[in-house]
Amino acid sequence: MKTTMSHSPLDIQPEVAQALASHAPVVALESTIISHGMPYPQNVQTALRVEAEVRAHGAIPATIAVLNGRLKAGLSAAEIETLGQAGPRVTKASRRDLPILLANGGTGATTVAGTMVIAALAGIRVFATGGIGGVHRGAAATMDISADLPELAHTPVAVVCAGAKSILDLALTLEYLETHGVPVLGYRTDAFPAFLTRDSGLPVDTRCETPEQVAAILRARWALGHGGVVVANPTPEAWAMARAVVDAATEEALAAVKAQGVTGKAVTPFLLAWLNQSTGGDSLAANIALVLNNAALAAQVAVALTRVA
Ligand code: PSU
Ligand code: MN
Repeated sequence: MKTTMSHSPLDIQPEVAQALASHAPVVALESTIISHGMPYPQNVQTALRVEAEVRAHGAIPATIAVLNGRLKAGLSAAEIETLGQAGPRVTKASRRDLPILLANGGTGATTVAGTMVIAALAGIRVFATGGIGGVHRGAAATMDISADLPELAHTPVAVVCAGAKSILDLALTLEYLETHGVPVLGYRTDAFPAFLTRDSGLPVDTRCETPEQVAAILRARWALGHGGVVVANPTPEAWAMARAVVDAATEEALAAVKAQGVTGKAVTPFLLAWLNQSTGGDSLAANIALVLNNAALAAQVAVALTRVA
C-alpha cells in the first residue's frame, strides 16, 4: 500500500510565525479556560483582554486550540468567540486527546498540558494561564493527577500561573513537581499561591523580583535539558479572597463531586463552576484579574528572554 508522509498538523498564525522567525517575544494562551473555565460571555471578553494585555507589555499573543483537526497557534477573534459560545460542548483537550482530535478532524479547547504540547511544537517558550492542574485530594485512592504535571516534567515551556486551586492537594502537587524536577518560582513571593488566595502556606523553590531573574532561570533550565518551569504569580491583593470563604466553598464543592459521582476530566470544570456559583461571582472576578496579571508578567518574561543574557 502506498503511504504518504503527512504534512504538519500545525497552523501558526502569520503574525505569530513572523514574531517567532524574528525572535520577537510571543506568549501562548490556553483555551480550556475559555470554554470550560468561565461562563459566556465573560470567557470571550477575558480572552480578548488577555491578548491585549500581552500586547500592551510588548509581546505577541498566541491563543492555542485544536480546530477541525488542526493544531492552532494563534486564533482570530471570531475563533475565540466560537470556542466561548460552544463552552463545554467542545472537547477539553489534554495531551491524550490531541491524536484523537487530529485523526477525526475534531475541535478542542486545550488545557495547560495540551497548550504546552502545541506551544513547544510552535517554538513558543512562555505561556500564561490562570491556575495549573495538580494532584487532587484523595489521589492516593482515585489516582486523579492532572496531565499538566507530567507535561511540566517533559516539555520546555514556562507556565506563568497564580499557583493552583486549593480544591487540589497542593502539598502533593509540589511533591510531584519536585520529584519530576520542575522548578517552582515565586514572583515577588516566598509562598506558593493558591489561586484565589495569595498564600498556600507552602514554600516555593526560589523567589524572583524581576522578569530578568525569571528569564535567567529559564535559560539555565533549558541549557540543562528539557522540561517546564512554574512561575507562580500571586493574585493581586485587591482581588484575593479570604481563606475561610474559599475553604468553605471548596469543602462543599468536593462533597458535591463525591455525591454526584463526577470523575475524570469532568472533575476540574465541575469544581470551578461550583466555586464561581457559591462565591456569588467573587471567584470569577478574581479569576479574571489574576489571568490579566499573569498575561502581563508572561509578556515581560518573554521580552526578557529575547534579550541577550
Ligand atoms: N484551574 C483553574 N482554571 C482552569 C483550569 C484549572 O483554576 O481553567 C483548567 C486548565 O486548563 C488546566 C485544566 O490545565 O483545568 C486541568 O484539568 P485536569 O485537572 O482535568 O487536568
Ligand atoms: Mn483529572
